[in-house]
Amino acid sequence: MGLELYLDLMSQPCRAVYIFAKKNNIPFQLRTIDLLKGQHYTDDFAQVNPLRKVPALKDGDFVLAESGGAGGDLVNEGGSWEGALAHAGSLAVGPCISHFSL
Ligand SMILES: N[C@@H](CCC(=O)N[C@@H](CS)C(=O)NCC(=O)O)C(=O)O
Repeated sequence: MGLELYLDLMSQPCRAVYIFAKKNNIPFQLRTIDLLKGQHYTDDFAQVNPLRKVPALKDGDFVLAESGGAGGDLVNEGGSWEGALAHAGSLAVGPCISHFSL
């Protein structure tokens, strides 16, 4: 399936994640979650992010929410999504919100 980004481009943190991924040529599937239509309250989206907020990043069973954590980690790791995955353990215990879906 590859990397999926759940975004509503009306949202500033979503735009930050979107622009970062685009600028760094990180391939992803855009999954638009229309906040004004309440799509973040659907059961389907709650399976992705129980916090029911965007942005959310999903890669297989790995899910990361919180744009600051995701974006900062992507930058720290040299701008790669793989770097973020490799660093996910420290995010999970850090102040940023992150979780693994079980
Ligand atoms: N600090 C979070 C903010 C996430 C957040 O609050 N997202 C908003 C859109 S900007 C949202 O999903 N709001 C829906 C809601 O709270 O019901 C981040 O940067 O990822």
